[in-house]
This record gives sequence, structure tokens and C-alpha cells, in this order.
Amino acid sequence: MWLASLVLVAAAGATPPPMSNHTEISNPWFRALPARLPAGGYLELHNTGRWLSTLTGADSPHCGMLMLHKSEQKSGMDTMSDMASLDIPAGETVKFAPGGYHLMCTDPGPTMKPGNTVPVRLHFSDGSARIVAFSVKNARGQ
Ligand SMILES: [Cu+2]
Repeated sequence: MWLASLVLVAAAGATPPPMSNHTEISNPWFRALPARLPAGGYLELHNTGRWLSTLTGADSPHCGMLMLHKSEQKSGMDTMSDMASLDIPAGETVKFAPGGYHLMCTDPGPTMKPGNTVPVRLHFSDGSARIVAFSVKNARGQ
């Protein structure tokens, strides 16, 4: 019995826990725009573990598509590109914010209205996932 527990503890030390378990999410929100324009999704991801966490995508029943995007300025132009994945190193925090990393919700459903809350499932590279409730705010982030 004692030996069996010891083996279990050793195994737990060697195998990283699911990424979704050591990635804390704070301040998740969508910026809803009029006329069903795409809504930007913002949040902070904090990796509380000793292992890398890699976000690979997101989906929501309230969005046609939900993509990982990065906005940046290139030679004075605003550009936006797809990201296949985003690493959150052990112990670090990655912020999604207007003008930078964002989730892009195309063809948002009628529930994407300020005051509502919509669920989003975040996917990690080890196959784990986490469902997060996003607050919907208006264009001014209120
Ligand atoms: Cu975008």
C-alpha cells in the first residue's frame, strides 16, 4: 500500500497536469459593436504552473467563428493576423486587449448584447479545455 502511494506520487510529479488546470483566467469580456460587426474578446491568462501552457483556439455557440488574432501596427497601418497558438510561459501572464491579442467573434448571435454573459470554450495544446463566462460590454468597454 505504502509503495503503491509512493509510485503514484512519483508519477504525478512526472506528468504535467492539464494546461486548463494551471491557467487562470481574469477579466474576460467581449466588445459588442452595432450591426453584428465582429466582436473582440479580451481576457488575461495567468499560468500558475511550472509547465508551459499553450492556447490553441476558442469556440462559442454565440459566434459564427471565434479566432485567435493579433492586431499590430506595421509601417503606420493597422493589421490583424491569425495566430495558430499562443504560449503562456510558466508563471507568466498574457493579456488580450484592444490593439493587441484578441478573440475575434464573427457573425455574433443576438445574445452578444451589453449586459449579457456568453460562454467561451478555450482550447489548449494538450487537448484540455476550459469554459469561461465572458461579460458583454459596449464599444466603450462599459
Ligand atoms: Cu481580429
